[in-house]
Amino acid sequence: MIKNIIRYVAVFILCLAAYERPAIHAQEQPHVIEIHAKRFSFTPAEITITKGEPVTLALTADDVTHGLVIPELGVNATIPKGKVTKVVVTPQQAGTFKGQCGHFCGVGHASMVFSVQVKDK
Ligand SMILES: [Cu+2]
Repeated sequence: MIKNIIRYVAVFILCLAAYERPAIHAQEQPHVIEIHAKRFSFTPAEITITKGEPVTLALTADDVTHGLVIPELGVNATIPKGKVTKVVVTPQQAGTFKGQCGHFCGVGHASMVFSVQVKDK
């Protein structure tokens, strides 16, 4: 009887430990948003992030070299084909911030735009 109770308590504690660890780990990780650049658009073309919270933009070029420039957020990245380019952004102001491709990639280059919505916490 006592052995069974001890066994149940041990299993309960193990379950708690298993459930809590990933949750704590997830909170410590910066939020990552994957963005693909391809002639002549970004996917997604618009993201929403939160003021004061750092996010990592993981940028991938699917065809040729592109870039991402968002002047008001201090982003100016070249995105070479074949590797993931990571940029960390911590927005200090709420609002809408326009970006565009920063590397000439063909006739539709000028229409390759991006938008960041920054919301208050
Ligand atoms: Cu371009």
